[in-house]
Amino acid sequence: MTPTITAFESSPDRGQGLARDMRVRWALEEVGQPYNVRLLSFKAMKEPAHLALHPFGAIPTYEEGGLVLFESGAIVLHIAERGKGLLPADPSARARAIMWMFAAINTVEPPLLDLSNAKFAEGNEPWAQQRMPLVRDRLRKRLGELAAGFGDADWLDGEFSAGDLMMIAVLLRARPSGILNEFPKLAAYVARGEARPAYKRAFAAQLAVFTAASAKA
Ligand code: GTB
Repeated sequence: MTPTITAFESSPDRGQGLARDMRVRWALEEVGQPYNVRLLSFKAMKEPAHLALHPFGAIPTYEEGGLVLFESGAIVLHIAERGKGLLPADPSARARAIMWMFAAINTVEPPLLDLSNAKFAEGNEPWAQQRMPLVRDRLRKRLGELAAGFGDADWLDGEFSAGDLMMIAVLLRARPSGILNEFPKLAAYVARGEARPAYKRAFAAQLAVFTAASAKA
């Protein structure tokens, strides 16, 4: 059965591939699983039909037969478990790949979300400019910790895994701020991810949505 995912009808990142459907598309491409995409407006995401799939009214979701999933981490893990190439067969290596997925979304992504909130949700608050250096420094600290443990290997732990996919998808969100490039090892790691054919296919697919929406507007 071909799964269906949801994505923004018109992504606010203007086709940069930073919204969380991108990590799901990438995982599907890595395992060679074809998929359908249902595009949603911001209004439709808050309507009952979508809230029945996603209690928080967001994208992405994943539907496959009777199975409905939300949360990009859970979706990527499901895809990785069902397909080949994203999780090692060795049980310990597999557990470590899943650990890196959690590290990406639970340890590295939060300071990035703070930065995004500081810019977009709180940008007009009187204290916003005062708080910004603190938010940027917290992100620097976290990326510094990640970079310090990064040896000379291409990926986090042996072969490319769902842990790398998630970490790279998260790190990409640090690029627009300029902070990713302060860490050359991490910037090179992200570039290795972007060079993967599966990433390129996923990126092109989400960009095509933005290009089509802009042509209509
Ligand atoms: N924890 C959930 C997950 O991992 O799936 C978070 C889901 C989520 O927040 N989705 C966002 C959403 O639907 C889209 S990705 N937001 C709409 C809403 O909640 O009303 C977040 C995102 C949005 C925009 C950019 N951008 O413009 O660069 C990047 C990332």
